[in-house]
Amino acid sequence: MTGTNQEVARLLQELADLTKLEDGSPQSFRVRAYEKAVDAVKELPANVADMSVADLVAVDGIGKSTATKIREYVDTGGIAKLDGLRATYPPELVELTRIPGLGPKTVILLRDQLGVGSVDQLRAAIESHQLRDLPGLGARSEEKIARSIERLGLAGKDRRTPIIEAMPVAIELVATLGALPQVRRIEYCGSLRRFRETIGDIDILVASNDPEPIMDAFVSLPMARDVLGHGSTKSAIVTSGGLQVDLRVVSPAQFGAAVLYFTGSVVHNVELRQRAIEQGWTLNEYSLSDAATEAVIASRTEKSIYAALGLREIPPELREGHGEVEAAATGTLPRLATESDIRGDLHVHSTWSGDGRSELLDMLEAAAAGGLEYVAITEHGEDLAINGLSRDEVREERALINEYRDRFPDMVILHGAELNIGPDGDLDYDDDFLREYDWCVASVHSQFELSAERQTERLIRAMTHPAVNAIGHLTGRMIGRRPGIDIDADAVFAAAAATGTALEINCHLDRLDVPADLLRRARTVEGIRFVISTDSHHTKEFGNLKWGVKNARRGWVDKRQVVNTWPAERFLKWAAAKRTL
Ligand code: DGT
Ligand code: CA
Ligand code: CA
Ligand code: ZN
Repeated sequence: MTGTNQEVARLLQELADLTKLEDGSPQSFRVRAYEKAVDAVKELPANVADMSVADLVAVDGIGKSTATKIREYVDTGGIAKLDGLRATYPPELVELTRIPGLGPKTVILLRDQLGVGSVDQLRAAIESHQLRDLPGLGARSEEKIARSIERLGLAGKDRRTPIIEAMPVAIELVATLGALPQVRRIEYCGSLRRFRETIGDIDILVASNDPEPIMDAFVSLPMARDVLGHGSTKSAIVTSGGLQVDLRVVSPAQFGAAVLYFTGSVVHNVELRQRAIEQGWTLNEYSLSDAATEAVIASRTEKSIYAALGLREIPPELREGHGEVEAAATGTLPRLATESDIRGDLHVHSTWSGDGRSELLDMLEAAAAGGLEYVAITEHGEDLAINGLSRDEVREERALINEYRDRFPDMVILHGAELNIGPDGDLDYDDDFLREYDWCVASVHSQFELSAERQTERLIRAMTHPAVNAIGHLTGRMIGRRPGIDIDADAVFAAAAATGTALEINCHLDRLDVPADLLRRARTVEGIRFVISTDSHHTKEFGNLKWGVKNARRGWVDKRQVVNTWPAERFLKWAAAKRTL
């Protein structure tokens, strides 16, 4: 996707979000039209800047009114409708819609009735019990909203942004600024590069000998709502989404030292500096140098600095002060997976599932095009209302898959299912039926509020079933939106190892489930196995694999523990071994 298409997709998404407020509905006709156009633009092979309104309208998913706005943006650098919406609905108000239980209608009601325009004002209104008397609300919704705010940590300047919101902004910035002729190298650093699941602000670092044009371009980007600073080596903006971005420009010779410093974490930096001091050196954002002579020992690349300190290069995902410096010194860092190590995807849906968005054949073709050696099609089990498959549908799809196998001689296709773990650990269908599958993932999709004891019991009971090869998105959390279920994690990990059930590392950027902090505990359990799966519902979601891999890395998972790094033969043998129904 070109830089302009990315920009247009983001602006259309913003139009959709603001229109939700204007229409008082997250699903109005106009909202859906914009969101369809977002998908269409993202998948467009051509650059929208080269397309006329007629060309744009010819694209499936783009209507006349949206096409005109895209053209307006390409021609003028702005969209009048969007400017109007931005003025009416400031970011502080838009942020309120991120609180679970607060739809666009309620947000507007709060604004009109109580003058609430920000999270802080909402908290004040809750504290003085003003919400309970509003039509459609009440004491219970008031309490619920208060809890959601606490849980999301939305209030004040400590507020953090879920990675799913920050990552696309950083990628777009790196693409847009990276295209400037003055930019020699560019990298996003900070918590985002370490792949933390929430982000305070985005830190971008550029190597250049001519910073001024870069800074000028940065502060005048269409996404820049506010400019907090505009200097010759450092500038900062706030995006239309309310995210702060710091940009620093350094000379190419100092780039490695600067990237290292601004990637952090602070704890990691302190440990590195300590090692430097022990050698009589200094380490800062400019260089690793001799303290006495000030001669530079290393500065151009991170690798050279680690090497001079007697360390293997430490991947950013590990730089949290969890013993990685010691491990790098003794050569005991885990062997981390990379995207190219992944040979199979074991959690994939198609339109056979109610929430699937691409046809089965398209999913298989995308999997094969991505070079997968094996794939499991895992539609939802019958217990999941609306989205699940009846037994007849399962048989029908299985027949179809049998037909399709000939078309993919280089890819093993498993017919699987994503089963639903009931409140007591029971599963969909029956044992005879479950025997017919090649592979099953089992996931919690209901009853998120049970006690830790009951959640742990239901998970362990599901893992004990011979049909269950993996547990999908273990905690069910949605980053920044929904906490995970309470579990006795160590008991669950022990049972997973004992039963030969893999723990899925789900690749969706808003899930990253199993969370990395739990992975660091799970990985030490003897015999534990993981499977990094995309849980794709659309062909484009296979691209999420990289996020699951990064999360596994952040969790110190050794790639030998990840079953879908194994060759097909070994993987299939392992999967079949448990299925002794
Ligand atoms: P965030 O933004 O809260 O998600 O987390 P970071 O890690 O991105 O923190 P940020 O943006 O304040 O600073 C970026 C990096 O700069 C940080 O990870 C390490 C480095 N850094 C910032 N302040 C200090 C400091 O006082 N000492 C050291 N050694 N490094 C610092
Ligand atoms: Ca940061
Ligand atoms: Ca920062
Ligand atoms: Zn799924």
